[in-house]
Amino acid sequence: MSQVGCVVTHWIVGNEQDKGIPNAQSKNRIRNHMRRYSAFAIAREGARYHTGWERAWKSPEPKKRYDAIIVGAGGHGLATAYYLGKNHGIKNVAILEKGWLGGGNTGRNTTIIRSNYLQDPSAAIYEKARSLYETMSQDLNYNVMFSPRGVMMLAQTEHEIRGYERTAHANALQGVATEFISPQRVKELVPIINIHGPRYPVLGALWQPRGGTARHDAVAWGYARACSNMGMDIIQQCEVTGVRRDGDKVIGVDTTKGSIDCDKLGVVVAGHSGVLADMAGFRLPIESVALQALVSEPIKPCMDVVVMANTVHGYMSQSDKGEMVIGGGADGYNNYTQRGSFHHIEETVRALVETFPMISRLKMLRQWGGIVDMTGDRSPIISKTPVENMFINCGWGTGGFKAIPGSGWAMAELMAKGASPLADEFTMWRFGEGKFIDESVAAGVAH
Ligand code: FAD
Ligand code: PYC
Repeated sequence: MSQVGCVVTHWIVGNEQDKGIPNAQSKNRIRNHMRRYSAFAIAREGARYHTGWERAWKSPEPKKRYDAIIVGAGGHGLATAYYLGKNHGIKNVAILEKGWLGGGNTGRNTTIIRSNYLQDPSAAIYEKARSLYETMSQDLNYNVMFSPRGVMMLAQTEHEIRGYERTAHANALQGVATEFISPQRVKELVPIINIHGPRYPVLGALWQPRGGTARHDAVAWGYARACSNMGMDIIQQCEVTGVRRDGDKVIGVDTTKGSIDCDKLGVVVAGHSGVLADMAGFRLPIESVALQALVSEPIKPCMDVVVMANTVHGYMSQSDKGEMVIGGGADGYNNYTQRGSFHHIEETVRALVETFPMISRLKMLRQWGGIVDMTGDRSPIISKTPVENMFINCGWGTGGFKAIPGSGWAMAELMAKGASPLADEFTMWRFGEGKFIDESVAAGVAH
């Protein structure tokens, strides 16, 4: 009802109300505020051949100055902008993107969402993110297709059993609902699995029933639409080429669309974080490597949970279209190629065939790569920088899709208030201070 009410009040205001004719003021409001998506809107548009849908976000030219600029319109950058507006009332914001929004890792990942990390600061931010995913579609008025179908990480060696039991105990203390389950329970949940593999039998699994997947593009599009609706400027095809400083303080950026001033700068560019840090005159403890994935031809539903097999370096889920979504380990060398490679596909598929013999018959349709930003302890950086009023959010490596809402929440708080309880431990200086947040096991992907 509130959605219908919202649509109607946009149209009928002031003197024209009785006649139901939109006046100048209300027309303006229609231009500034997007209509809510609802069942009513679908019916209305169906009745008029879908001629009335608006663009989901505007594409303005940059202004001369903003209160805050976010570099990078991936999920983390867009979420940061969204929570700056929603939680802190900072809406004079530009999000600058060198390509198209969501075209980086956000649109290239395998969409696994879980919060089964070992260390307390990680569990806190990933669980915050997972819980925000539960209500994201309603919050953004955009269907992000969150599917809490359950995520399991297989234990295929004695060492993994010990590791995952330890994580399950840690999660119990952190209030994250996970459990260590038996091979028989694994088989019940995933009938297509072979738990008696000759080299790597399934010995159990770390199971998070409220983990799952979401549609990655929709997450970016939903945040973008909500940011645009708050009056923020999303500027695509606008590469940041320089960071401008006055002494130790940031004052703006140079871009392919000219110079833009700002009071605060948030850099959220994943694999290009080192490049942006270099522009600002400092170094980051980050390496950029390609991580790859592939999908099979679509088949009938056969697996309704997400399975990660970390010993053999493979993970798999089934998309709503029926494709098996498969990923493997990261490249062993630094690069910026955003491409897949045959040896990875071979390795990953060969490894998974032992545990899922039925995939040996599948044709693989597409493969791709993204450039992930890896820290030494496999935990992110959400931090102030040596440059005053410049903040950095990076280091999500192979596992940042799941973190998008929690990361945006924390980064926005850090930018608005100068500190955030969720971000406190993730400073870029922890590497110099020896305060690692070691998540090399929970990261779940071989590096
Ligand atoms: P991005 O989405 O990469 O956004 C950064 C943006 O910055 C890009 O759009 C880029 O064009 C822009 N940019 C860069 N330089 C500039 C510049 N100079 N000026 C302007 N813009 C610039 N995580 C999970 O949680 N679960 C998974 O299942 C999972 N699977 C993955 C599978 C693969 C194959 C890959 C590659 C990653 C996977 N990840 C997964 C990791 C996850 O995708 C990333 O951690 C996350 O998407 C990072 O989001 P982001 O917004 O930080 O980066
Ligand atoms: O972090 O869960 C994860 C993940 C799965 C695949 C790539 N990253």
